[in-house]
Amino acid sequence: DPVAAFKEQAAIAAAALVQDGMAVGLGTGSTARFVVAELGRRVREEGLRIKAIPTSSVTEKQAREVGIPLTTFAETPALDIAIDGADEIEPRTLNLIKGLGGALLWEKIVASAASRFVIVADASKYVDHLGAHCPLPVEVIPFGWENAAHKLAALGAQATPRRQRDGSFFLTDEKNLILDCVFGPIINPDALSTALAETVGVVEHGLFLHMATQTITAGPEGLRVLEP
Ligand code: DER
Repeated sequence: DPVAAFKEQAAIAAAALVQDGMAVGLGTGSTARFVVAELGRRVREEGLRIKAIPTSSVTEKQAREVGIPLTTFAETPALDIAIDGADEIEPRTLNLIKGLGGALLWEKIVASAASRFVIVADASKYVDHLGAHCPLPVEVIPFGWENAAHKLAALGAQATPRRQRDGSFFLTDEKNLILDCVFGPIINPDALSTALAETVGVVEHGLFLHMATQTITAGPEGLRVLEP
């Protein structure tokens, strides 16, 4: 799978940024999986000394399996670096859409706690306008979610609650719902981000604006490192 090879290439390059003594945020998704695997290899084979906070129960499980020592915000309130994937990357601003993996709330908390927020992806994630290819995931409290969906429709979204394969509602690690919101190309993401944050019942959303400090992508043209 050539895309998986690109994801792994970007992930290994990003994992090389992690140094002894760092507190690291571990992302969620198929690209972040390669980062966790590589950091585990470095811990086991090179004796890399790190402590990590995972962005999902899925990543926590993988981190334990590969031998990465875990910490908590109680013990480590601030992180040196967080490395995570993205669903869309706007190359000019490094603004992102994240959340297709269902972990956007913990991902945004971990990203906001880190001095450096490095995005890893295959080159297909670049877009001219956020919202071009992906819905915008919005995490909402289950109580009154139908009204939140109604408010999101007024903002121009086609809001659909994410379901599991068995048809039941997908629940995040915080036991909230995700509404996948099709907005189409988002011309003013800052304005939408503010409107979403002010929508009662919305916990967090997948617009990660002005947060990424670097993106590392791999594709047919090779490895590409961008900074805002
Ligand atoms: O949910 C997320 O934001 C994840 O980072 C994820 O969607 C990135 O996807 P991928 O690395 O599996 O392509």
